[in-house]
Formats: sequence, structure tokens, C-alpha cells
Amino acid sequence: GHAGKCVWFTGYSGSGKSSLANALEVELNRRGYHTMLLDGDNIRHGLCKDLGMSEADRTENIRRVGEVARLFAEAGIIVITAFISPFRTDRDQARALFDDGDFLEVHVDIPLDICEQRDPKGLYQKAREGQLDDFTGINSPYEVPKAAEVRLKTTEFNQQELLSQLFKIVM
Ligand code: GGZ
Repeated sequence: GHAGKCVWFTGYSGSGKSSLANALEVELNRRGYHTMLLDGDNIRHGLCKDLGMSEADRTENIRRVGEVARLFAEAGIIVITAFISPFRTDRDQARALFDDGDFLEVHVDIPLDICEQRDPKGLYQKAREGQLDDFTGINSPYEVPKAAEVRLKTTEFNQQELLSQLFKIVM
């Protein structure tokens, strides 16, 4: 009787993954669920600080995140991950660590040009100017999920509506 599972967000930089993941966590906590949010802030500065943004390093980043997510889920925790995770095979390998129904892939689906317009950290501009290699969507690929449990069209719905779409698959 474990309630642990993994809610796996995937999408471009600036797509709103972190903000949605945070909102989901707040709401789950409010309902009494124990959660763990894994994102660049607590993973890429510690466990994965030896990794960069090459294809091989992203694959290793996602492999480690998947393994850590599984450990927390085994302890009965709802794990929420927010990484670009641009490669389908990497996401599928993370999925394979979980029982059927315990890995929920959430595609934060938003046009690249909107992320680029927002550019909250100026990273897209840097990538366009050639100062950032391997930038997702500019000079590194993003493989769109084919069978995500949910696809969130973040430009068409408000945060509350998106959260309720998320809850339909998480609960
Ligand atoms: C994409 C990059 C890059 C490159 C630094 N490409 O929007 P952010 O800033 O806060 O989130 C992005 C984050 C991507 O790290 P992930 O661990 O999510 O990537 S992956 O899942 O592919 O391993 C972005 C910033 O780091 N960033 N350089 N080249 N995003």
C-alpha cells in the first residue's frame, strides 16, 4: 500500500514547468500529501554538479533524477520533477523504473517562440548570439512526448485550470 509516484514535467526552458510543479506541490501538501520536488536548483547544484548540457550529460542527469525519484516514491512520497528532459528515450527509461500508473508524464506544451519572447533569464538571447552551446530549441533538440499522460497547453488556460487538469491524472 504505497502512495508513492512520480509526476514528471517536461518542456522547454521558460515553459513554466517549475511554476506549475511548485503549484502542484503546494496543493498536494495542502491536502496532506508528502511530496518531494526535484529540479535544477536542488539537483544540478549537488548530485549532478559534474554534468553540463551535452546530450550525454543530459542523459546522465535524467538517469540520476529517475533513480532518485524512484527511491523517494518507494518511501511513499509523491515526487515531482521539473527538468527539460528533452530526449524521449531518457524519459522512457525513467518511466521504466516505475510500476504502471506510477509515472505520470506531463508535457508542458508551449510554442518555442513564446518561451523565447519571455526569456526570463536572457538565456535564449545568449544562445542566439552564440554564447551558449547546446541550448534546447535553438541548437539542441527537444523531442516532443508522444504518449504523455497529460499535455498542458499553458497559453490557453490559466494556472487554476491547468492545476485541475493535473489533478485529474495525479489523484
Ligand atoms: C537548456 C539550459 C542550458 C542549455 C543552462 N539548454 O530555464 P532554466 O534555465 O531555469 O532551466 C534550464 C536549465 C536546464 O537544465 P535541466 O536539468 O532541466 O536540463 S536537462 O533536463 O536537459 O538535463 C535553463 C538552464 O538550465 N540552462 N544551459 N544549454 N537550458
